[in-house]
Amino acid sequence: MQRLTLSALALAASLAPAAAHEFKAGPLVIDHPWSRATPAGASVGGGYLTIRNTSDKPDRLIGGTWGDGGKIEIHEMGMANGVMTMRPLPNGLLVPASGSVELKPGSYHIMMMGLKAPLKEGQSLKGTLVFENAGTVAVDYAVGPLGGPAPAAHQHTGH
Ligand SMILES: [Cu+2]
Repeated sequence: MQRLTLSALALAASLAPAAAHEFKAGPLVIDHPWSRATPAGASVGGGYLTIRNTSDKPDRLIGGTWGDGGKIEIHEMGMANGVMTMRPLPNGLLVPASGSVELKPGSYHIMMMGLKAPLKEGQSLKGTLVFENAGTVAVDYAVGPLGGPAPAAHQHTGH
């Protein structure tokens, strides 16, 4: 498990006021984990980030936590009969060799399960990601404004 030093983070922050931040897990670079504020009563939150693989071996995002040990699921979203649906990926999400995968609204995303209080804009939410090969890495999600359809508003299938 590796994390950027505070000075590197401070430097990155000074170069990029948009609060770009990244985390490393072996050959994987996790770019700008972010989330959205959630409306009162929402039981799930979304997590978004980009994973770059600098190795010629593929890896898989297979799990992790949010906050203080809360459960996450890795979901894929798509249209089925004109309805937006999402489902957990049973085998995790492939991170291609020498490539990248983006988790973003309307596509692959991390679902933070069992929210007990709303996520608030400006909050920094800690979590971990677990990769099949690269192991566990600690990340921080920057929580942005409530925007677009909240993940809780989408129909879940299969759970
Ligand atoms: Cu979801």
